[in-house]
Formats: sequence, structure tokens, C-alpha cells
Amino acid sequence: MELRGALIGCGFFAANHLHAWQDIPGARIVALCDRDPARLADYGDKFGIQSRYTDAADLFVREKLDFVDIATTAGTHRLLVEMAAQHRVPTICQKPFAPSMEDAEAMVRACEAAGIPLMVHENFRWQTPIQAVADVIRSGRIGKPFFARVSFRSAYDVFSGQPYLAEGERFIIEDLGIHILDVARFLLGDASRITARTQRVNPAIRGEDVATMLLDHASGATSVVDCSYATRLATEPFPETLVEVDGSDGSIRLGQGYQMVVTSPQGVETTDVAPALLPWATRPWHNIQESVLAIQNHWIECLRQRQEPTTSGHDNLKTFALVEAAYRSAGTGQTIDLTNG
Ligand code: NAD
Ligand code: 89Y
Repeated sequence: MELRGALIGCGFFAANHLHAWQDIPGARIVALCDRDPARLADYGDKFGIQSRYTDAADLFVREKLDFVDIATTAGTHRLLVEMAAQHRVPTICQKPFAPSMEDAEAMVRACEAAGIPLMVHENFRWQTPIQAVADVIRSGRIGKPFFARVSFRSAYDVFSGQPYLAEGERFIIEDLGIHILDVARFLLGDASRITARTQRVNPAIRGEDVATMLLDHASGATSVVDCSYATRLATEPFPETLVEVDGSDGSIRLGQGYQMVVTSPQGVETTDVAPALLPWATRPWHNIQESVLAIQNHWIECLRQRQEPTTSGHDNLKTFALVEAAYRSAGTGQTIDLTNG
């Protein structure tokens, strides 16, 4: 049976969602919603979707949906997720999940009470190179990990496509660090404490564009998560996340250019873990674009198998708690304990 979805929010990033949905057999976007009629018409025409709404309330009343994909910015997530819960429509919500922990928890509660699945579109852990690193850790080849560095440093102009990123009081941790913190959790497990420092280098934006974070993981491992949009390099790496993992028996290095080097008792192995360039993708975004297809495929599989998505709303509260704690740590200079509530 074909699963019928609707997409709310026809902005900059939603084109990737819509292309990816077209690649997923057994799922179809049957309706679009955006409060901006011009954007709605543009995407409706481009993707051949006739059912169009400027008001999400109308969409939920009139359409019979198996899921809804919310691709608006964080300020509208709670309203839209609660609307979906009220109509018992399984929901995907873009990151950042919410502007506050209170909103994030309320959305998880609303979906739990309605008995519907909720997945946060936390796609970075679905990138091919990140999955490759996770596979090596899981295989046991490097033994027990005791250290990781998960690093995203770039000077790519993200503001031209997403002007709102220059305007918020918070920038890099909330927008990008959230992914990198989630990758650290994905690779080393949940964190128990975080210490963070932030800086603003670019005078033309309001929020911080550099963040350096130190995490204690429940496993006993330590990680450094560092992000910057103020780092000019010989070869611009956007949007690559670089990873180092040291284990009791070996190490992993995911370097620029999607090369992964694994050192283990079996020797040294270099693997090209570059993402595929999907027919609708454009460099350098193809790494992110491929992960959109991967996470949406995962959602459909989970819906069919009645399984919890790996980045369920419930799971994402832990990534979101790290974001909130990072800002608190940067503001106070203190280490934040995540284990006591
Ligand atoms: P955008 O501002 O370009 O688009 C948002 C759209 O939502 C706009 O067209 C707006 O009119 C519409 N909208 C807002 N509130 C609405 C409502 N109540 N009802 C109907 N339509 C509404 O934003 P964007 O750059 O596309 O980003 C959207 C989200 O995607 C953000 O949260 C951003 O962080 C996230 N994002 C994620 C990734 C990723 O890799 N996961 C990459 C880029 C952006
Ligand atoms: O919004 C951000 C995201 O989620 O991935 C990269 C990005 O588009 C800019 O930092």
C-alpha cells in the first residue's frame, strides 16, 4: 500500500525532501503547505503536486494522510507537530527540533499521548562516511573507543541560502553543532557532562560562529566536538564532518575528501567513503542530500515495520539537551552535568 504524505514548509531545504520522496518507492507526497503562496506555487509546479494549502489546519482537515513532513524553521515546529498529533498523523520534524527544551518535551508528550511516531530529521548520522565510521566501531576492529574528535570547520557562505542564520541570538551550536553533537552521541553513546566555549568571529552576524565542546560519555570515553563557520582553509571542506576515533586496539581517521583510514591489528586500510552524487544533487551539498534520502527511507521502513526511528523525538531530546547545556556552559564557564535531570 502506498503511503500518502504531506510536506509543510516549501523553503530552501525542502527541495531536498521532495526530490528524495520521489526516489522512495511506496511513498508519495500528495499535498503541500506553505503560508507563502509564491513558494507553494513554485514547489507545487516543480514537483507536480496539485493539492496545495496556505494554512496547515486546512491541510489536516481535508487530506487523508499516512504521515506529514515538517520542513519549517524551529519557531513553528510545536504548533505544527501538536496539530499533527491532534489529527493522529505520524510526523517527521526538521532540526533544530525546537527553540526550547520545554517545546521539545511538549512535542514528544503530544505524539506519545496521540500514539503516533515522531522522528526528528537529524540526518547527519545518516551520511555515508559517518555510517562507515560507525560500522568500523561496531565491528570491534579498533577495540573499545576511548577518544573521539568530531569536527566541522568551514567558511562556506551558509547565509545566502539561509539568511535567518545570521539573525538569531544563537547560531552555530543550534544550527550545525546540533548535528555534530548528535554524531558524537551516535558514535560514542550518550554523554554525561559537557563543557563549551563559544566565539563570534564574523562581525556581520548576531550569534556565535565558533564552538569548542568537551564531552564525557557514559561509556567512559571523551570526545571533542568543534564547529566553526569562520575557518578559511586551502580547500573548503563544506559540508564534511571530520572524525577521529582512538580505540584500545586501533584508530579511525575520516579525513577531508571522504577518505577513511583504519589502523587495527590487521594493518592499515584506506577506504573511499564518498557519498553518491544522486541525479538531483549538487556539489558540495550531495553528502547532505544523500543523507536526506537515507533518513526518509528509514522513516518509511519504520512506519511499515512499526519500529521506532533511530532519531525519534524521544532520542532527540538527548541531543537537544546537549545543545541547551552547551549554551549554558558557554554562558557560565561551568561544566554541565546531564545526568541529574
Ligand atoms: P526557509 O525559511 O527557507 O523555509 C521555511 C518555509 O516554511 C518558508 O517557505 C515558510 O514560508 C514556511 N513556513 C513557516 N511557517 C509555516 C507555517 N506555519 N505553515 C506553513 N508554512 C510555513 O527555511 P529552510 O532553510 O528551508 O530551513 C527549514 C528547516 O530545515 C530549518 O529548521 C533548518 O535548520 C533545517 N535545515 C536542515 C538541514 C539538514 O541537513 N537537516 C539543512 C538545512 C536546513
Ligand atoms: O542548516 C544547516 C544544516 O542543518 O546543515 C548545514 C546547514 O544548512 C548550514 O549550517
